[in-house]
Amino acid sequence: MTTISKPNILLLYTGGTIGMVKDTDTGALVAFNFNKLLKNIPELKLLDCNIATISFDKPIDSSNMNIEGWVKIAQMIEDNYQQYDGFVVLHGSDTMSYSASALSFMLENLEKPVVFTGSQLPIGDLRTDAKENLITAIQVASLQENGKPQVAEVCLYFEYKLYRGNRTTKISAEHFNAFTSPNFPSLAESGVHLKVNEEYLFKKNSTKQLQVNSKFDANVAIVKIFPGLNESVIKAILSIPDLKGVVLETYGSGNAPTEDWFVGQLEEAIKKGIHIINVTQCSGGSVNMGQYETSSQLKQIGVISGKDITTEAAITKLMYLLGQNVAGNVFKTIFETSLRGEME
Ligand code: ASN
Repeated sequence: MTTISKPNILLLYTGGTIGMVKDTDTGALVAFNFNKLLKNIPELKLLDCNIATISFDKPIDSSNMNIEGWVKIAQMIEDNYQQYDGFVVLHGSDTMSYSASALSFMLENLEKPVVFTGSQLPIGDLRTDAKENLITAIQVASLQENGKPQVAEVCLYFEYKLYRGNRTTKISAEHFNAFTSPNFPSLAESGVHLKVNEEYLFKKNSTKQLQVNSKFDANVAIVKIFPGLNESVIKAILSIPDLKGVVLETYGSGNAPTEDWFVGQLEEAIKKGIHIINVTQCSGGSVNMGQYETSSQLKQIGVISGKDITTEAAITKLMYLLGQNVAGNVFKTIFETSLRGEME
């Protein structure tokens, strides 16, 4: 008789509300040693997997997450990749979509699940959403099919839904349902059963080994346009020394003012080698330059289409591609290609 071994799951704690406690002096929530808090969830022992934990030396509120933090997470996954079947990353919800996007680009040829989760209320709180999020995230990371992980991508589990991480955005600081994936269906839903939407799972099309790309270039900016935006602001931003790329949040399907000063400044920046990415400030839908007269010029001057990408995925993809030293003449084509299912 063959015995099927239980999947081994590594729980990585970076911080976030899930592991926070109230500072007795100030009343503010601060990150806390997670090992103590794990004792609050005896349910974990009932799960059909082996769980090991690893933590940031100093857990952080995710508002303090940065490139160094992403590299640390990627390193922890790389160092433990062979020994574990799946990874659950406990992370603050504030910047979770940025981190899930960044990790999706960093972890090339991923064959195992990396599930980001967290909560809106600390795990020790009576009304906490942390337990369900954590328990189901671990179950997702444990899913196996023919002895292999069923999910092989960076995803985000929150409030009964599993999403592709680089498709998500945080939409609420109040509701337990804090995330959405406006342009891509959920990968799984948790109800009475855990229903996986097989057809939407990322399918890797190579047999290459995991490669961890840890270089990012942060000489970038995000600019959200608005009626009244003035010339000196755009001029000041585009003349930042060493600026290499800008994610431009435009209106609707990628529309922006047609005034000469605006288009002219962008054109000059592109000529200097600065990459301008057009993403929509709408919460759903896609950029389609040329659909309106108000986006035709952007197309002509060589603005890159972010299509239906989120701002979170666009800025991390931009920093990632710049970090990989992608040549200027192919940058646009590569940016407009889906690398990890982040765009249509
Ligand atoms: N400020 C927290 C964080 O992002 C919010 C949360 O986790 N719900 O770390």
